[in-house]
Amino acid sequence: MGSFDTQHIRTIALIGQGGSGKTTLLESLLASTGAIGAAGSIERGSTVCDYDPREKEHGHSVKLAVTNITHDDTLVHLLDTPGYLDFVGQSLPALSAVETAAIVINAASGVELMTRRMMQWAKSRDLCRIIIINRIDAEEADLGKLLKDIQAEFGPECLPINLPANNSEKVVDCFFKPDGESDLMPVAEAHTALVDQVVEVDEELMTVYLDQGHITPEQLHEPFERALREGHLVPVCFTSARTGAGIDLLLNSFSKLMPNPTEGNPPQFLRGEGNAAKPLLAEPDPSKHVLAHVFKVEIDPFIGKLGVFRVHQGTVTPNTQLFIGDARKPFKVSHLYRLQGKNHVEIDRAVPGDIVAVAKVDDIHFDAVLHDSQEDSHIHLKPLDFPQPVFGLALEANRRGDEQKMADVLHRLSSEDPTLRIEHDTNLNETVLRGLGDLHLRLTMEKMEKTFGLQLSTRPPRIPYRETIRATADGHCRHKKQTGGAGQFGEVYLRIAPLERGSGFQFVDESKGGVIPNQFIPAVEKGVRSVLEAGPLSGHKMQDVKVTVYDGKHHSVDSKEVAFVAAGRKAFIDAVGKAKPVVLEPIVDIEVMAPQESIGDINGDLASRRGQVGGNDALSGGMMKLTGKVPLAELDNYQSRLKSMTGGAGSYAIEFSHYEQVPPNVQQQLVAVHKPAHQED
Ligand SMILES: Nc1nc2c(ncn2[C@@H]2O[C@H](COP(=O)(O)OP(=O)(O)O)[C@@H](O)[C@H]2O)c(=O)[nH]1
Ligand SMILES: [Mg+2]
Repeated sequence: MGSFDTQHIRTIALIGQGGSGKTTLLESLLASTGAIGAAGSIERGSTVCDYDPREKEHGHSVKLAVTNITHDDTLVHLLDTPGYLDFVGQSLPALSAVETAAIVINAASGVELMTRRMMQWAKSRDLCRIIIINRIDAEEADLGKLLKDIQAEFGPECLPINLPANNSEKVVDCFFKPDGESDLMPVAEAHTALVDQVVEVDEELMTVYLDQGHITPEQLHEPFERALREGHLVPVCFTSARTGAGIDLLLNSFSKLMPNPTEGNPPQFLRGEGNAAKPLLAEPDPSKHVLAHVFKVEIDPFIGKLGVFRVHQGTVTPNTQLFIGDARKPFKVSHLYRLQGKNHVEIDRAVPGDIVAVAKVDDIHFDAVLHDSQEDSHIHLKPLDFPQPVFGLALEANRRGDEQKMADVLHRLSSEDPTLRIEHDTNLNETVLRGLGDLHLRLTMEKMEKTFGLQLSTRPPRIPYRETIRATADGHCRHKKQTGGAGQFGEVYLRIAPLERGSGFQFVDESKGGVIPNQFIPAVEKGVRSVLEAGPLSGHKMQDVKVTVYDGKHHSVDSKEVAFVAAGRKAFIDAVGKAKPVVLEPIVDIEVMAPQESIGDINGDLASRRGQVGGNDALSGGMMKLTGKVPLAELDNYQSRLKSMTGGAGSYAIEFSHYEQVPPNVQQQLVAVHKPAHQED
C-alpha cells in the first residue's frame, strides 16, 4: 500500500446519535472509493465497522472502528463511533485522533442528545466540525426545518455547502460549482452566504471581495481553513447512505475542504503533571522526533493485543524504537498496520496524520504517549472529559474459585474502557461494577460471560450516595490510653467547613508552636481521611469538606502515630456530628424517546419518582422526546417499565448531572440501615 505525505492525509471521526447512519455512511464511502467491493448493511450484519459479534447481535456499534479510503490522491482516515451515551468511552477517544469531527444527524429525528453532547465535546477540543444530515431519503424528513433548528441550536455559522434537490433524490453543490436548483433555497444564495462567512476571517480578502464582488476558489482556500479552525464556519452537507445521494460531494468535501494535519488546530499535548503542566507543541513534521498517542486498545482474536495510535510528529517505521510514556525500555515496532475494520494491512511508514496499529506489545495502554527519545518524559494529551460512571451492579462469580479470574477480567476490561470503574465495598465484601448505563453494563457482562467464560450473578444497582456537611463546626479529641508500660497520647482541635459541591476534600494545618509536632500532622490527616471512606452518618463516602487543624497537645514519650491517627479520626467525627451532616444522591439527566400517546404516562411516572420534567418536544413520525432530571435511585428497572408503558417502542439515555441532598425520609432510612451495625465508641 502506497504511503502519503502529511499534506495528502485527512483524519475524520464520524460522531453523533445512534441510528443516524454513521456505519452505513462509511460503508457507502468505502464502496464508492473501491476500498470494498460492495456496501454491506447493518441488517445483514455485514459492515466493515460493526464486526464485533455483539454489534451484529444488537444491530448497532458498540466500539470505535478504524478505516481508511483513498480519494483524489488523498488518504482519508475515517473513524466510526458508537452513538449511545453508554459507549462514549469508545466514542470520545476518536476525538483525540483527528482534525475533523463529522457530526451525523438523522434527517428524520433531528438534533438528539448525542448530537448536542458530541458537538460540545468536539468544540471543547478545538476540532474543525462538519455536520452531515443523513437519511434525506426518509419520507418524514423536513430538511428546511431541520436546517433552521441546527442554526438556532449551534449558531448561524452552520451553513450548507451543498443542498438536496429533486425531492432529495440528489444533492447539488453550492460551493465549488454553484448551479442547478435545490429543494431548499436558491443555490446562488447559499453560495453567497458561505463566501460572506469565510471572508469575515480575512480583512484584506474582505476588501478585495467588496471591491470586485467575487473571489476565486483558490483565494478562499486559506481563509476557509481558518474559518473552520476558529469555528467561524461549520459546513453542513446532505446525504443518503441508502440511495447514495450526496456521497460524491461528501467525499470531495473531505478531501478538498477539510483540513490536513498541518491546517487543523494542533493537538493539546502537555508536559509535566497537574497545575505545573505546560503546553507542548507537536509539529506535524516527519523529520522530527516521534510523538504519537494511543487512543484505542483492542484484543484481536488472531494477532493479540492491538495498540492503535495517531502519529502527531515524526515518522514511525518497522525499525523505530518507541518508548511508552515514562517507561525506561523501548519496544521495536517490527510490524506496522493500517486498519480496515477488523482487517489489517502491513505498511512500512507512518507520518504525521497517520493512524496505525502495532500488535502484541503488552505494556501498551489506552491514552499512552509513544515517543522515540529517552529524554522526553511526563508527556500526555489533554485528558478527555468522560462522564462519571454512576450506574452500578454488584457482581458475584457463580462458581467457587472464579473470584480471582473475575477480578483479572474486570481489571483487563477496565483498562480498555475508561468509563468502567470497579469498586470493592469492604463492609459488604462486594464487588461493584460501575458504568454509564444499563446497556453499557449489560454488554460488559455479556463479554465477561461469552468471551471469558465466567458465570456471574448480579444484584440490583447500588446507588453511590455521598455524605457532606452544611455548617461549620469544631471538633475535639483527647486520645489517651495507658496499657501496661508505654501509653498513647494525642490531642487534636479542628474546625470543619462545607466546600462547594464537587470540590472534594481539603486538609489544612494551622496549629502553631509545635503543639502537634510536624511529623504527626500526616497521622492526623490519615485519621481524618479514614472517615472520608465511610461517613459517620450513613457509611457513604464523604465529600466537599475542608478540615483545618488549629490546636492540639502532645506528650514527649507517649505521643506516637497511632495516637494522632485516633485523635484526628475522632475529632473529625465529633465535628461532623455538629455540622448538620446530610446524605447526597446522584441526580441524572434523562432523555426519553417514546410514541406521543405514551408521553402522558411517562411524565406521570417520572413525577411520581421525584423527577422533574424539563421539556417535551415533538419529533417526526409520531414520536416525542422528553427531557428532565431524576434521582438515579428511582431508575431501578427503568428499561422494563418504559417497555411496558410504550409497548416496547420507548428508549432512554441518562447522564450524571450532580449530587443533591436526599429528602428527609430517604435520609432517615439510610441512617437507620447504617446505625445499628456501626456504632462508634
Ligand atoms: N432510509 C435510510 N436509512 C438509513 C440511511 N443510513 C442508514 N440507514 C439505516 O439506519 C439504521 C442505522 O444505521 P447505522 O449505520 O447503524 O447508524 P449508526 O448508529 O449511526 O452507525 C440502519 O437500519 C440503516 O440501514 C439512509 O441514508 N436512509
Ligand atoms: Mg454505527
